[in-house]
Amino acid sequence: MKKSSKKQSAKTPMNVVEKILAAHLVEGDPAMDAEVGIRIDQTLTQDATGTMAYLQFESMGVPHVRNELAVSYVDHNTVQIGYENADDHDFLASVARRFGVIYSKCGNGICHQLHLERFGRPGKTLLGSDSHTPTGGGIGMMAIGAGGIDIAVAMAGGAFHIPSPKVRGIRLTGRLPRGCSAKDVILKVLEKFGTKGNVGWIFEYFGPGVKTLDVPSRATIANMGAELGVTTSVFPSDAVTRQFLEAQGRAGDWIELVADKGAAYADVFEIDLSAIEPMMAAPHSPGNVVTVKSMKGTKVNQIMIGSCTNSSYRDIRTVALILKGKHVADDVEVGIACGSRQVVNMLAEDGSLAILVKAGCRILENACGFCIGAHMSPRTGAISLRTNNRNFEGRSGTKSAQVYLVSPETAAVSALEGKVVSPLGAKIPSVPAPKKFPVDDSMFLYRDTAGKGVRRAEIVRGPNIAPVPKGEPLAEKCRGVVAIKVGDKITTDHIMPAGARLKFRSNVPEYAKFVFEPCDSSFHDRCLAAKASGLANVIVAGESYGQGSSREHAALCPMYLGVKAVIAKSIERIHRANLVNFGIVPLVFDDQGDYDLLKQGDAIDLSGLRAAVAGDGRLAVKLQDGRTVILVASLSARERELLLCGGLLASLGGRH
Ligand code: MIC
Ligand code: SF4
Repeated sequence: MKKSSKKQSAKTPMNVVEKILAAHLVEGDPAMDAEVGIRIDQTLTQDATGTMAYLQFESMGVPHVRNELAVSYVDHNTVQIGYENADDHDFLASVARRFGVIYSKCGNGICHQLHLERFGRPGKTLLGSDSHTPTGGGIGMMAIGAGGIDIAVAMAGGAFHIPSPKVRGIRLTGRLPRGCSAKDVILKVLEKFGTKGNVGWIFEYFGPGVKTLDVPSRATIANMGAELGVTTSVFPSDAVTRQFLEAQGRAGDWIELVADKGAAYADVFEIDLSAIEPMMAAPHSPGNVVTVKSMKGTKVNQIMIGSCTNSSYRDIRTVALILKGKHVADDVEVGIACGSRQVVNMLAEDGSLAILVKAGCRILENACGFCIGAHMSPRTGAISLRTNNRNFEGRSGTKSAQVYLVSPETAAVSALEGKVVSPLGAKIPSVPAPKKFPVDDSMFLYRDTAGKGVRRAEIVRGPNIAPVPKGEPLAEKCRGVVAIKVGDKITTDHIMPAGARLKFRSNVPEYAKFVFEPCDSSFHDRCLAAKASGLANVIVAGESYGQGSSREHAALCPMYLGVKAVIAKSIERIHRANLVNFGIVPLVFDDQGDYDLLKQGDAIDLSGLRAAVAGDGRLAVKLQDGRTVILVASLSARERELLLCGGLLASLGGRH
């Protein structure tokens, strides 16, 4: 984005990203530097990453949050089998009260949907400890996902660093045909750009087609930008945004934010909305896009509707109207999870809930639930159609399940038949944007203390809350061993599984037992044994290592197990940042072919690692057979400093 320098003339036409960036830039120049620091206005956390974020915030010794608005949502660990989840909720509530964070009680809804409804503001920056934070891009925010410790720093008033963005314009023209919706659009974008190779990009949507999409549709598209691996996705803030905010009783939060005439983009991809057809992502990647037509007639066992991608009133009301007066097929189970209490209330009031119940749907809690494999795992070998955003192998909780990602329209028409049906040509109602949403903020607690906190409020710590481990400075001499070798597109769900293991998020020693569980369950024991004998554990991986979520546990738990370096063909943005934050050196092969030279159990001499990190980032490693492999860590000065002292918390002198 060469033209977006802060110093550029006021007359230079700017796109939306450049405008937000210019208003928030605190370090570096996007035209000159590889990374820039931005001021963060708002933060959000969810419980599965939030406990760690607040433990880290606490250890920084800052008396109360310093950013404009901080919200702590509880939406992931809501199942409460055993005491662990409830312990976490209590801890989060007490921390919120103490530090001036708004606390969204369990049952209020999914963080991204709630934030869009109640707090998001065009032109603001939002940093969230969840990779789908970019949902806020649907109302013209620059909303970015990051690891919990980055959120802690932002709450303490610190800057957040992003790669100087390249902005790709996605020009929308036309209008979606009846039966197609936002999910089909983002799947089209994923079909074109895939789930790897988009690191450092921001996608900005513009063009005459934008005004045909309502806010929930824009939010769906921005939400699943996470699957592309981009920094974020942004829509303009226009009359449609204003109508949405007015209907939420937040007219005062609206500003107009559109690209200037003649604004430039690094490149432009055009989508004619009227040419879109129903799409689906086949197992096991959101980038495996096929047309619904090509799968027509495939028998389906389960259909799950909801998640932060498609759980708005618009989405679920559409499903209800499709199912009205009908019943789902006998041999298919259908679950529906709304995004928020507001959505549930509206559906209750307009009769949609009764329609869904009569149609034979299971009404689930308005929480993440099925999306993260926390319940309703499909049966062995099932075909499950889902409206959420990720279909990684095993994420549903059933390794053999085949999960397809679809729009709510495709999900609903398929539910009636028990097989894949295209919504094109079916009677699909249109749901106009509500004129007024029923606002009830009674499950957001401690609003009055935001920014101040109650200094002496006690922090409640049940036995599930363990202290955060701190990294150690990078050693001068270091003997390494390849603890595991994995292939391409290893997701954070492979590294640090969620589902049944999610409840250990606040307890690193316990959670670390499950690192790489889906790939190799002996990883934990092997690492601890190597660590005890003074060896540094090394992970070797293929392309796009660490895709998916923002969970910093995928770096924090390996750090706890003595992992000092990841050597990969390429590493995804959020995970790479998390590795650095926890003192693990992210290295890539200079020659990708050298990946084949390494195997599990190989000894690697990492004596030069510290010097390489302190220097130009190049490390020549001699292998057992005498061959040399060149590894590269492309680091900013800030990252070098973090790695040398053992990560972000260690660099801040954390108290644990
Ligand atoms: C997910 O969708 O995988 C999650 C759970 O929301 C994660 C956060 C986490 O790991 O807790 C995400 O997307 O960042
Ligand atoms: Fe929750 Fe799923 Fe959204 Fe992650 S992707 S925030 S688990 S609903």
